[in-house]
Amino acid sequence: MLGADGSMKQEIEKLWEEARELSLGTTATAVERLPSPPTPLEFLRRFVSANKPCLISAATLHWPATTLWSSDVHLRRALSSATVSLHLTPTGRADALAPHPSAAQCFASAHVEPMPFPLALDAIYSSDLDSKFVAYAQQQNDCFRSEYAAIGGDCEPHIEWASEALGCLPEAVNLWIGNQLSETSFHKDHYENLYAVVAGEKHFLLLPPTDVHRMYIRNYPAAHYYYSKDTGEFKLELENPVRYVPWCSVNPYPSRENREKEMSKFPLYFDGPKPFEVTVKAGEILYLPSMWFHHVRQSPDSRGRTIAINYWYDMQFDIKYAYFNFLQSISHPSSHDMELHETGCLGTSICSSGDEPDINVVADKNGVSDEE
Ligand SMILES: O=C(O)CCC(=O)C(=O)O
Repeated sequence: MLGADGSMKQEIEKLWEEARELSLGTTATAVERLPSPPTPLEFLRRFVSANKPCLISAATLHWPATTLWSSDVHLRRALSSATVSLHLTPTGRADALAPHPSAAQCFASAHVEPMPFPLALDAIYSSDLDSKFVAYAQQQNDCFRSEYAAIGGDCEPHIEWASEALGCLPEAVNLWIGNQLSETSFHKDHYENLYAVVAGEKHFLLLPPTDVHRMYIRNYPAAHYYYSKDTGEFKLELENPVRYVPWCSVNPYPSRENREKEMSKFPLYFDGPKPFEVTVKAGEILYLPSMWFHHVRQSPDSRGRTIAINYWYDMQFDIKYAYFNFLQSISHPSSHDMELHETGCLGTSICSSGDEPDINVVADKNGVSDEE
């Protein structure tokens, strides 16, 4: 039933519960783990059609990368003349909200520096907060098949059982090399994602698409970091003319000093059901269904690197997608709570405007894309 303000608080919150039960079952506390890759039919029926994540063990043990990438010798040799795009930020949080003097909060994209792979790897190793920059190789526009083509044979070109289930080949294959400071803020993608870790571990927080109101998606002015090699300093510049990017406002790991303030600003997230926590280890693949919100942190291997490769497959724009857009257009009373002067965001909540909050498009994912 509609509340006085036209919102459907109880109904929306009931939906969170139901989606959780459907994704995890009533007794399970974790995302389902499969001991080995599923058949295409099992994958399609139990996971893709149900928009339900799963973690698959022993999924990539046959890849040459499993042994070849355990030290850097092969990577440095094979990629000695490759130019790769390295993303630089002051904190490790790229494509994330950051404070800006004239906008309170903005959507900040990394400084992207093309450089020879061996130097990029050195920069990742030397990244720490003392070095004043954090480097993350995370170009997302199909970089594994372009910038890293020389090591393409070390992994499967596609995940066979997934391609058969989904009826297509991946739209993009991306490589991610970072260290413990690299972090990806909450967002969602319009792709079916098969995320394979080769070295180190990735720590995902996952929330189903039905939890959209808990993310407090708002329009933030787009900005870019510019890094000066001479001074070693970053400048954060707003785009001119201004462009707004719809982005999740919630940082699930606020600093100790900000914790109370963040918890009171985003009660639907902090007081509601916990996100699913999944750690993906070397050799494992996470199936991250389309439109699920995800936040990612990482732990490096003994050498100090986390390496992953992911396969983005086109999703079906079907009735689930239509339902999701409808849900997003409905207002939840608490989703209006944020004060504009605090966020720097454009007046309307994206949830109530019905706009599409996903800015990730393969052609140009790195903060310069237009909203879909
Ligand atoms: O590994 C990461 O840092 C982020 C991964 C991600 O956001 C994705 O695969 O869509």
